[in-house]
Amino acid sequence: MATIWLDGEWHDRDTAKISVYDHGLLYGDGVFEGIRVYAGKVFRLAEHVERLYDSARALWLEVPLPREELAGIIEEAVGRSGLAEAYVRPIVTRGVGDLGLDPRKCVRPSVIVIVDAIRMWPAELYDRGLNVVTAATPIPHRESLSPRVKSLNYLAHILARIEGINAGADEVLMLDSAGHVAEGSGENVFVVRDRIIRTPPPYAGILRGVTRDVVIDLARAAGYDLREEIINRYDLYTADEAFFSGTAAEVVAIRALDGRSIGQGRRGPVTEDLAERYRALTRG
Ligand code: PXG
Repeated sequence: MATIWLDGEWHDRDTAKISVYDHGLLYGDGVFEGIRVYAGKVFRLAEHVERLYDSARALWLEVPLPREELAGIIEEAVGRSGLAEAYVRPIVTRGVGDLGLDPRKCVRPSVIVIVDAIRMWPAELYDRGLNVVTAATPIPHRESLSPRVKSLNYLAHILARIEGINAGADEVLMLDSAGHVAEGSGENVFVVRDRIIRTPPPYAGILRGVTRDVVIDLARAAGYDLREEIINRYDLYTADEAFFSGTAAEVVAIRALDGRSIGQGRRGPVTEDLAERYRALTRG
């Protein structure tokens, strides 16, 4: 059952409410995380908590409780939910203020932890790979709202997702404002050519995905040459394979981009190998 912790109190879906004066709602002023639970265990909890606090710090937002305490609340929320497979959404908002931007008017940030069922893509998409189009909407510039901040402003990614929906695609590929390949609307991206795996570096201005870091470690441990380099659409069009990684998506192949087949136009052997290693780590 959905279980929600909100500023010290436990709620269900119907009773968890926040103020219309919360700057998270008024201005998107806040940060969040998306975490998976596998077999009752929170996957990579410390890494997600670390990223949440870094996101908050980058916004001059102080999370009003220590990391260990938040981690404990997340664990307790998962326990109370009784869900073995779940999705955890911690959120920190600037809190209740007035109808002006000034964050100093917000007395105390609000902390929310939602635990709910995870909805997954159909298995068939994982077997076949995703049909992807490049979105016209770029991700925000790294010196505007840094894409490394997992903030409550997801509109560029949502606009890109809308483009994908209207094009009949499964997912979109987003570029940065220089036109380099950045990420999916909720995933990081990898390309494979001659068994060399490449993925854009976080300093180029993308979200440093927790799943991305896990995939990098798994790939290197398996002996692959994995490079963090700027990549272009050319590299995808000429790749043997390409795939996305993400908490929700896990490891999923890209079978086509912009109407062109990538490699053989289906999930390739390197993607399959890494998806299996990821599955073994999370569910094995
Ligand atoms: N890039 C972006 C822009 C993301 O939002 C990732 C990469 C992958 O990061 P992780 O840490 O998950 O490996 C994300 C995270 C959803 C959903 O419901 C997905 C994300 C965030 C919120 C919701 O699909 N993706």
